[in-house]
Amino acid sequence: MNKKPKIILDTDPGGDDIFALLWLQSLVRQNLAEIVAITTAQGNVEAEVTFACASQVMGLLGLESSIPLGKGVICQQLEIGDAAYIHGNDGMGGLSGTLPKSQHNFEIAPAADEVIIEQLSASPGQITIIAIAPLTNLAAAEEKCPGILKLAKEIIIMGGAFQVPGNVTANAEFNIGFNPEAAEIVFQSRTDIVVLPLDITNKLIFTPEMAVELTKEQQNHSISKFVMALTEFMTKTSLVYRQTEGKNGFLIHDAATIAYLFYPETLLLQRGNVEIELNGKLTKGQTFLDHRHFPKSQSNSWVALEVDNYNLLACFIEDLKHL
Ligand SMILES: [Ca+2]
Repeated sequence: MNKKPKIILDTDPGGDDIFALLWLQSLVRQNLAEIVAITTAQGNVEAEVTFACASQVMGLLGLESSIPLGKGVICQQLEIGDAAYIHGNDGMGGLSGTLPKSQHNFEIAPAADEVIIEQLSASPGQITIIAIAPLTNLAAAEEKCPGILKLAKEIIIMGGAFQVPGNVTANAEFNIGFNPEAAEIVFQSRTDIVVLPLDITNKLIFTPEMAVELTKEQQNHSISKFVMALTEFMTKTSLVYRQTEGKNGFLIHDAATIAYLFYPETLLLQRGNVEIELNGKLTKGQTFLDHRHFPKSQSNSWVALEVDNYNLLACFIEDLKHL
């Protein structure tokens, strides 16, 4: 019996998204995971760019073009701009020219919410959604087809900041703060959402030395060259924006979702009811957990609040050698 997880990756590449996809594909190569679809979201850069970026990286990694690639549902009334200042205008540090051309056509691509609805309906209870972008696509699927997100085996989200500052405002983390209303819909859709917040991803500093280690056997391989160049770019912008306590490296936030699925021993999770501020003048998009010792009538999530970052990164590096 084949028990390997079937996965939809909802992503807005984005440097750390690309590293999450590299990790996932390295597990596919080891016959430990299956990617059933990739849906791209508007977020770090605009929808057309995240789509092209994902398509190009799929080409680099040799992912089959038969894997559906959804284009992001457009989010209206944005209060927060994208994060091209961190990830580059093409979402990958200006490296798009070094990769194979995009193999998917944005105009005729299916919408991400349609892909999610179709996949979950066809295989109820079997597909894990890894969401490493603003939750616009998942929310659109739930609004179009109420109850559809319950058909996922599990929903794993990189997002939120509980006992640490936000990264897009003083209080909000990017994936939640970019579209808090969408996040609210997703968190109300079921009672077992898994959340990997900044509290733990702020500790996942990937360094140029680690990039050298994982590429040293095959320095001239196109994937190795891409990893080295992307690491160099992301490290530079991360230092400018003071994301790594001055350490030479960058945060691979989104890769924490892969760790949860395949290396759960590196994480400690707390049960709780995640709530999202939708109205606050200074706190919109902030995520909350009530830590008071009062009886709680409900919980909707499992939230990771501690991480064994050394071992998580060690697993990441060893797996990526399989690409
Ligand atoms: Ca992302």
